[in-house]
Amino acid sequence: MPVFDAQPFALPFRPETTALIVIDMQRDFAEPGGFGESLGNDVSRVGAIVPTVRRLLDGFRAAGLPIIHTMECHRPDLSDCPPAKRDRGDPALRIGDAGPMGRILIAGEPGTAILDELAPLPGEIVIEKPGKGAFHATDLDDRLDTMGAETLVFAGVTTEVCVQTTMREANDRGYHCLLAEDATESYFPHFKAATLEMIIAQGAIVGWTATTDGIVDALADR
Ligand code: TIU
Repeated sequence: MPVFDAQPFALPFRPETTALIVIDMQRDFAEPGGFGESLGNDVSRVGAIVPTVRRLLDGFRAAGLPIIHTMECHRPDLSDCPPAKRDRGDPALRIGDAGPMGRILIAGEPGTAILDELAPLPGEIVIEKPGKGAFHATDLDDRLDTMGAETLVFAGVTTEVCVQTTMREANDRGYHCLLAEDATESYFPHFKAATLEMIIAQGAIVGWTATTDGIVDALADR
């Protein structure tokens, strides 16, 4: 069986049951005027990982393995956005407010779109999710079950919010979870560092980490 050169130890995987999940690489988190900036963050950190996320996507595409993109967004009537979420964070622009890229985190608005360089190709799965975790109020688990997925590789933003929440949800559902450490980013470097550290602690109790090069090489070498 091929292995990913991972931390805290190598992760064997079956290519036919391995999928990539790219979390929330949306304009709202990467561009000025979106939700990320409205929370007071420097969004340029997110733009910097785009080429690396693209290499990971290209590696999975070349290997012919499934790819899932998630988008954090809500219905225009906000019926799937609890007030507790909308009021949180004291943002300059709240979810549903009109901003320079349209209504913040509302499905179909320009700012909610996935970045052009990382746009889903036909046949790739796109999951619109109202939560930070991608399993809450979505059909992601059914989709993964249908494809027989066992091992999930994660990329995207932000490391300690939507990526880590989704990885932990997946870990509890029995998937082997591997985070591409250079294809994920936080607005806070120390939050990313701490997240990588806690993922690999205690014998991979909630997952593994590996570099994008290592992951792509393992897919190509199998
Ligand atoms: N604020 C922050 O770090 N993240 C989010 O609100 N959503 C995601 O992580 N996608």
